[in-house]
Amino acid sequence: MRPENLAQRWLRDYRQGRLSRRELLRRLGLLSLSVPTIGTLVACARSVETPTAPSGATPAAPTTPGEQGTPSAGAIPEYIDRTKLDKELNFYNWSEYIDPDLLTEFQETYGVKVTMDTYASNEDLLAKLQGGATGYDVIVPSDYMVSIMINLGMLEPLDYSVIKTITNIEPENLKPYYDPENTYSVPYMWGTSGYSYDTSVLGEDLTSWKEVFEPRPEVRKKVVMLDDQREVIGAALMYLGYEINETSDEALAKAKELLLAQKPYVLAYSSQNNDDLLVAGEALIAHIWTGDALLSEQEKPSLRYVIPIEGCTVWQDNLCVPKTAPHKYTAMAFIDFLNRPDIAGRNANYIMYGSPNKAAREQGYIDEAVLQNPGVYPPPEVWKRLQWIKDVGEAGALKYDRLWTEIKTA
Ligand code: N2P
Repeated sequence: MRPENLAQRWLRDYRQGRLSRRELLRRLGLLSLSVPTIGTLVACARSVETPTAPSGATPAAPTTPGEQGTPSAGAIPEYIDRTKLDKELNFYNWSEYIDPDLLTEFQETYGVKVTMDTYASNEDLLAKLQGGATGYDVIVPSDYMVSIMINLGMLEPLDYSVIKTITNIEPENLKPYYDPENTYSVPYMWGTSGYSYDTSVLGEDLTSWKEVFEPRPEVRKKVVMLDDQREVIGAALMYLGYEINETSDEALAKAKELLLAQKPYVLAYSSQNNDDLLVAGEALIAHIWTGDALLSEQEKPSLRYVIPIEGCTVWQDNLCVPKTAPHKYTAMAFIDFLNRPDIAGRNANYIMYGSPNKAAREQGYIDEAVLQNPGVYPPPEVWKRLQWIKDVGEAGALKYDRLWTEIKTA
């Protein structure tokens, strides 16, 4: 992201109370901005009433409406029946996984207030819904969790007379193995789960999961792992040379041994604070998702994201509507809105994950720096070592669940 765009983003976070003034000024000081630009930004920061200057991250919206399912910015598309829109929508999303301005924009344009709760893993999402949470309208399960939810009959078929912006999605990201006709899911973002580490302490050459699972002395107690059973056990399996969806007792016993031996060196299992711990220097190495890795690199340039030589997970998260959703039509309209190229582009620039929105890429809405980043869009030779997590069935899931509890409670 360009320094000016980053500065605008922090300024917005400051205005919305997510960043202290002191931290804003500290971060601005790290960017090589011209003195007049810093002066202007600081002046903006002083006046919370001042509207955000137009962000360079957002190219002008197309002036002619209707480019293949692309309504003009700021309008409710004519194919949406406004009389069917509710006044509210409940969104259940991963944390730090949407530009919050988009929720405000949806509210201002559609008159629908979006309330967002967050979760940290697919298993947490499933447990919450199975535990009886019936209020959510839009959820964001990953690939294998879509399979599980389809099999459990938990998802509502999507209404493509409303989600017309499906035409903006890259065909290669559609018709995935877990929902071959996209009956229940529209791709949202995708990414990988490698690790980030501090090159200023550990040098430039780290390539293997060994650094995470059998850390050198200076890294001990400074390792952070995702708080995610399939990701952590999957990474251990890959390091040991197994396939990521392995369920044999032998492979899982070896993974358990490795993870138990690693545990004394683990500072935390955290999917939400792993980036903060890296930036603060409390962690030197962290198992992490792409976008969180890249955002932390912006705050601490000595961090580097690695897709390990033994391979790592690739995943695609999806917008879905639970069967129990109270505001189904509005949910479809929200999904349609999120697939607009300008909206999808702004979102991808903000959260820094891979976007399946082809129109956003082609129409120049995604920052070139993000598109060129091999961590976000890996080159073909790296793709070969990426693996998809799959549904391992009820018996397999139970084994993973037990193993995870054993690791966490050891
Ligand atoms: C963002 C969440 C990433 C989702 N912080 C991983 N599937």
